[in-house]
Amino acid sequence: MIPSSFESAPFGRSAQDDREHVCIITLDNPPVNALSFVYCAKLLAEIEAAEVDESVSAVVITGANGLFTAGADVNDFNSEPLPETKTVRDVIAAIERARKTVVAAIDGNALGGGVELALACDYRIATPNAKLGLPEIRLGLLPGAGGTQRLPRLIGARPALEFMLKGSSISAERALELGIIDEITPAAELIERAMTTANGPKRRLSERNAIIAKELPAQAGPFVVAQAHKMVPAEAKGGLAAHKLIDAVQASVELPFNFGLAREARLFDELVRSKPSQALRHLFFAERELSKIPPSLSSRAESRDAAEPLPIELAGVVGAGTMGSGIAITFAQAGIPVVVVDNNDEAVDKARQTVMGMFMYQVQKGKLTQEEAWKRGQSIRFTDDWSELAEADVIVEAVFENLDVKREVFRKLDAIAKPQALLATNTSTLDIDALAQATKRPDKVLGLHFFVPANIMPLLEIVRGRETSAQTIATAFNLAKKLRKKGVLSGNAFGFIGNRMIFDYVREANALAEEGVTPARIDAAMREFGFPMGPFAMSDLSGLDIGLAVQKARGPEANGRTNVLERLVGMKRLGQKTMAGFFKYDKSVGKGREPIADPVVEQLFAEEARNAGIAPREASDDEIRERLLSALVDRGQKLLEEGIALRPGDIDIVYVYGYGFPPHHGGPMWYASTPGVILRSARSARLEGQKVPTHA
Ligand code: T1G
Repeated sequence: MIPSSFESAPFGRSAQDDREHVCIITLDNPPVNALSFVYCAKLLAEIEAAEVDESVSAVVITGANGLFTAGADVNDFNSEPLPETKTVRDVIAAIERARKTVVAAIDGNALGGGVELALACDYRIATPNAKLGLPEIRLGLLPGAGGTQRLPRLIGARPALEFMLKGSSISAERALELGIIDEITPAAELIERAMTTANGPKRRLSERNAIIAKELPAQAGPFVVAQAHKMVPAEAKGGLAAHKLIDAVQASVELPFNFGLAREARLFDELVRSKPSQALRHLFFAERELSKIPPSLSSRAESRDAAEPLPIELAGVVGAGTMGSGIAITFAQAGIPVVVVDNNDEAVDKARQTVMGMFMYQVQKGKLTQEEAWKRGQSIRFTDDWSELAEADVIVEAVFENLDVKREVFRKLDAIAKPQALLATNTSTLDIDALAQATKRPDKVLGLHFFVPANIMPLLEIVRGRETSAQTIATAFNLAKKLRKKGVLSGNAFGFIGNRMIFDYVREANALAEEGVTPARIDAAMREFGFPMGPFAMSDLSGLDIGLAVQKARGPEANGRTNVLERLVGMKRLGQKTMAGFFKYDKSVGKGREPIADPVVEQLFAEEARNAGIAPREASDDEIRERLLSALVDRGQKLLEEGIALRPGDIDIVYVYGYGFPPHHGGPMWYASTPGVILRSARSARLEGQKVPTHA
């Protein structure tokens, strides 16, 4: 007898009777119905049982737990499947072999192997709330269960390629437009409709075979494929999966179905073993570990349920500057109304323009309707009356980076805000405990460190002070999810995780420049590694005056061997904002954002190095990369030992989502642990380098 999620009765009865003979197979493998090897074996048995059961007229496949399925189990890719292992491919082959009609009834997420499974069915019905996606490329993979062969045949090579290269989910409506699904029906009628369709005239069977056999018009193929290869990054720059995916779609255009399937399987297997995919799969799970906070971090007095997150329905922001307005937009985009307090009318006017400018830009991009943009704009209220913060559930201070100024703000907020309100600071370096002590609610004080631009950058460092409660931290993680941010917990230390590591990275870059390697070469070496920009262009973007102020705030240990930074600031070369810093900028080149090498700076480095007795020498690109990456990893290791960072994966998420670390390298800590990668400590690499006489 087939397991309970299945209904049956003999042939030749009314439609109602027929429906009773439909076997409903429910994908049920909590939490996301992942099609793991183990679960696929069970599923295969169910499908094969339904096929041989004469009392079964047709099959409907649907999902439990609020979704269809999240696709293959990503954990399975870390182990070699055994010959007897059953995979999504085997389940799909069984559906393909089935004589009986198989209908996919999709509600919620249908991702990866879940979409491929549905593509093998005779008919696909979805609810309006369904979301379909083939996100494999985000894991450095390609749809490896027939998706690259069936989808181009079903919707055409170009739309199929675009859908798979993007990897993002689409709505049921869009999937219907594209032809990926056949019908949308209300959730309450989904199973009913699927059963009726499954028992409908047997026409679909023929159509399904037609999909497999259909030869796509040749002429469309090569153009699409050639074009696509040009539009994706080079393999070394994280484009490996994209190029293999395009090769697989090329097979769907040029080869008979089964040959295409074999090509897809070979390309998939290459990617599963590839370093970029292993790195991206590491990031997938590292991201899901972020909010798992070890109980040791909650103060002994707190009971377990004290970590129940508090609701956040109204937010407040103090300071309408660049960060303040970006943070306000972030809250509004998440549907949380926000009050922005600032006594400076000019700043408020500028912030208002920034806010409306951002929402109108989203209208132009088709991401928002006019009405939605207006509503979001209205949900941000600017005022100079601090008492309007009294009902806020969380207030983020984003004023000038000065401890005394911020302390005064916290004292004021503590008096105004309601007792359970969280008081957060957007400081990027200052001491959270010093601000908490200015209030009577240190357990509700934390750092919420957004990155520029706050409404775009996905990273949010959640900084806990000595007395920050588990409930405050839990509320912050909940808020991060609502704001669609990657919340990473950091201890309270200078520069927290990201900035503390970047200080050492920039110090090592300066050390190389003092040894005669030009800033342009150093930046080029890091771009070659996959960073969007190098350390000197990054310093120019954030402002050399800021860099110098932070260096001074860090005290003597931060002082470099030379005064290049001090002298550049003295020369009013503050970076991009003054069109000159470590590089010079020209409005006519790359909208004034393209760094142009400047011999003035190279001479300044040489002069300062001479004064400091630093001998000039050659350094290879590999040495440049090794020293800068080692600087990150060395400091990362120390932050783990000091408990400032919880896990290496947390550091990797900080660097990939906050500092442009190339995701296909998995983040600094993952990269350093990758077999074959040897990262000597930055110091030993530097000393080693200096042993090599310049003109050996
Ligand atoms: N495999 C294994 N575990 C998964 C998983 C998956 N595909 N998806 C989610 N999980 C775990 C996750 O680690 C977490 O575990 C829990 O489920 C809840 O996830 C053959 C090769 C579905 C939109 O890339 O996008 O099919 O931390 O916290 O926010 O061609 O999970 O609780 O222990 O993210 O509600 C392609 C990935 C696979 C989809 C739900 N599929 N998943 O989001 O929950 S490759 C994906 C998601 C494939 C075929 C190929 C999201 C979600 P834990 P969560 P959520």
